[in-house]
This record gives sequence, C-alpha cells and structure tokens, in this order.
Amino acid sequence: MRLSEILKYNDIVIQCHDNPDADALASGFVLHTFLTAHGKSPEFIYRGINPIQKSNLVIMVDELGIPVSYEPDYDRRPDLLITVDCQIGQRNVTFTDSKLVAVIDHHQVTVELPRLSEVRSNIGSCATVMWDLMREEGFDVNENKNLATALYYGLYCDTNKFSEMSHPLDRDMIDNLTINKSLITKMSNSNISLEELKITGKAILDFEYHEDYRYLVIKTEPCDPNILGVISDFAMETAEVDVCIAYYASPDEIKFSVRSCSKEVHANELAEFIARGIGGGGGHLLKAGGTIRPEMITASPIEVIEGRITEYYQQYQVIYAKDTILDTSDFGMYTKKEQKLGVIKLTDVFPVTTPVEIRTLEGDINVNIADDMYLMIGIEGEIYPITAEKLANSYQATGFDFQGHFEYEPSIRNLATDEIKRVMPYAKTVISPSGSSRIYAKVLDHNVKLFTAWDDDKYYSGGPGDYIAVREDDPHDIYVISGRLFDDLYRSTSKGITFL
Ligand SMILES: [Mn+2]
Repeated sequence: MRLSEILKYNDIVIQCHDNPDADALASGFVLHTFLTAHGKSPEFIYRGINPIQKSNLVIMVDELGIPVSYEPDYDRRPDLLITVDCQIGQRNVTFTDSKLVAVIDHHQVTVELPRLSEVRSNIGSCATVMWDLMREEGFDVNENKNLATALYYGLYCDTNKFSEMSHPLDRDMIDNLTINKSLITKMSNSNISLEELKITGKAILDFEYHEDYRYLVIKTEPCDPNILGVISDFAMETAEVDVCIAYYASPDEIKFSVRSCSKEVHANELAEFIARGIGGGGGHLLKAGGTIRPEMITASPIEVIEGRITEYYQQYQVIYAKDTILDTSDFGMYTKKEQKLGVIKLTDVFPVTTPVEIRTLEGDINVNIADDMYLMIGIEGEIYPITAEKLANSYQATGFDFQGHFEYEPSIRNLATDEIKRVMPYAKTVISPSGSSRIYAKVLDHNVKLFTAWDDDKYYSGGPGDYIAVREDDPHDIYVISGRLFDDLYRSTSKGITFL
C-alpha cells in the first residue's frame, strides 16, 4: 500500500494499540503529521482501560507535541480507521467501528488483513515501516526534528536499544534520522519506575534453571519490555548459564528476550523457534526477542515456552565437519549445474582505498576498496566479497547486465563522504560452468546444525527437505544445501553419465 492511496478519504482516525508504547505513538504521530500536511484533519487516538502513565512516554508525548488523545468511550464512526503498530481484531486493540479499515504494522499477521494494509513482519518497528512509507511519498521527516526523534525512539524501544534489531532497513533509518539526542537520553533514563525496579529484583530471585541444557527461564510481572533485556543480559553473567529467556505474560501479549553465549544456539533462531506460528521472533546470534499472541496458544505461557525450548534442543543433531566422516553409502552423487550469478567490480562504484560499508539483508560488511575486490550476488540474492583471482578461477564473464529481485536491495556507502550508491546498476552477469567435481548428497529427515570445516563459530541449520552434502574429493567439506534450491543447483550423476 502507498500512503497516497489514503489521501482520497477525509474523515480519518488513526488508532494505535491500547497501552501504547513509544513505537505506536511515533508511528501515529508521523502519520498524523503527514495527513495534516496534505490538508486533512485526522484524529489520533488510543483506547483501553489505562491512560499513558509511564514517565518516558509522558515525556515523549509532551516534549514532542504528539497530538494523541485517550478515548476510552469513542463512538464516532469515521470513514477510514487506520490502526498503527497493531491489527484491528487483535486483543490489544479496543474495537472502533468505521466504514473502512487500513492497517500499518510490523507484527506477525494474526487477522485477515484489509486491502489497505502494509504489514512487514520482519522489520524492527512500525516506525521503520512508517519511515519507509514516508520516503516513498517524498516526505522528509528530518524537516521536523520531533518526527525524526519519535521514529528513532520508537525503534530504540521496540528492539531493546537496537540490540534485537536485524533488518537493514532499520539500520538505514537510524543512519538517516537527525534527532534530538538529549531528549532520547532523557527518555531512556526515565524508562522504568521504582515499582518496575522492584519487579526486576523479584524476578531474578525466582529463576528456573534447567541443568540438562544449561538454560535459565525468568518470569517477570508485566513490565516494560526493555526490562526483559536488562534481566537476561544480567543473568547471562552467571557461570552455569549458556542461554537465558526472560518473559512476561500479559492478557495482550507474551513478550520474551533470548540471550545465548552458546555457539550451538543462535539466539535469533531460538527466538524464532519459540514463537513460530504463534507470534514472531528474531534478532542476532547473541541477542534476540519475540512476542507470542495469547489468543494463539492453548497451554500456559510457561508450558509453551519451556516445551518449545525442549523441542528445540532435542531435535538438532550437531555436526562438526572437521571431526566428521559421513557414511555416504546411501547418498546420491551429483554435480553442479551451470549458474548465472551477479558480480560487481567495486572500483566501478568508488575509487580504490575508499572505506565503504556494504549493507545487505544479512548484515553490514565494512571494507576498504581494493583493485582486485569484487562483490558476488548469489542465487538467493546473498552478497559476499570475492577476490579477482577466485572469480577468474570459478566464473566466466558474459558482459551482460545482471538483474535480480531483492527483499532489500544492497547498497554501498562511502564512509568518507556518506554518499550512498545502489549496487545493482553496476552488476554484471557471470556464469559458473557446470562442475567437474562431484558431491555426495542426501535429503535430511531431521534437523542438523553444521559447523563447517572453515568456520568454528557459526553453524548452518538444515531441516527435513534440505540436503546434507560432502565433496567427493574432501570428506570434511560437509555442507547443507537448501531443499528449495537443490534442484536448481545440482544434477544427479552416475558413473560419469549425466541424467538431466
Ligand atoms: Mn511496535
């Protein structure tokens, strides 16, 4: 959806979820300002049984001048109701009647969405979604420092001070906003109340330690979600603890933070696993978080969380490729098919020695541009640096431009000048010829975590339907190939005869 589509309506009400948080307030604030700038007179409301009380949010509303009003008994029926940071029909949104509904959100979809909706579930905050929608309309939020500060603080609060953030668009927004830093400091130093400080202390006394897998579960009373991060960060200092989950369950939502210092457990993977199908979760290898929708579960929150954790630990076979020789007697033999990939010569983009930051869906890569440095665009759009020598050994140039579709199009920023360039206009197609080297491969019927012979720190996950493979000429070169891609990448061979 584009925001210009809603400009044909006149009687517009923006509603955020009950007990609004900074993200909900920021999103509604920016949308309200946009609509007002286009000659509309929208209302921005929230409902439910409690008015805003938290000190940081009171400061936010007052100092940024957020025109939000608390309307517990709202009975007007507007032409268009736009819910922000929530989806109408969810438990934490008091129902407001309207002729038409639109939704702008970043949570998992749990209701049937109206035609006018923009829900991006893998983004850190609704503020980021709103920022991107504004950008599409050419509306510069930096012209009003209050808007920029609100958006920044929305993301800051929703991602536990940016620590549980994973999407590059979130980082783009942070880099782009011109904010009032002292106000951010003031708000983040009024984040919890004395009562919540007590909640924090009590929660820690009441941990549950699971010796078998060395993980800790801490339950708090409903509180500011950031407290969960504070508690789990602190608990991770404990010698016996490798993984910590802190959570609270309120009638509206179950929130949790995950921390891991175990190389066999990626926090983002565990968070995603805990919330799979019943909410959403994500973050980084070490820090992550998530939400479970109470209406999606039948057992108690603790049963669900501990059940999922146990399931997670039990279902993985961990393979250290370095020390493993697979029995390949029931594996098939395959060779690589011809692949068309993209390549970018970095000196085409910026001059040699320029320090740059390459932003991709998988993370930021910081390098100084060298003469022999290229970027590859893989089959799934993944981006990685490659040297001229390696490129020449494995690929043939075609001279053709490369086209690709990305969830997030990679860009390169010159760190010296802050100039940002898209990479796709520089991308050329290369071909990797069908391979002569052969692999053994077999479809997996269980989950594995594979530490390759090259990387001791980070594992690759595979599940039923994916393939485990090993090079014929190197029994320790074991890897996992996505089941979705396998047929595009490999063809079966047998005794030198190729079957197509
Ligand atoms: Mn949010």
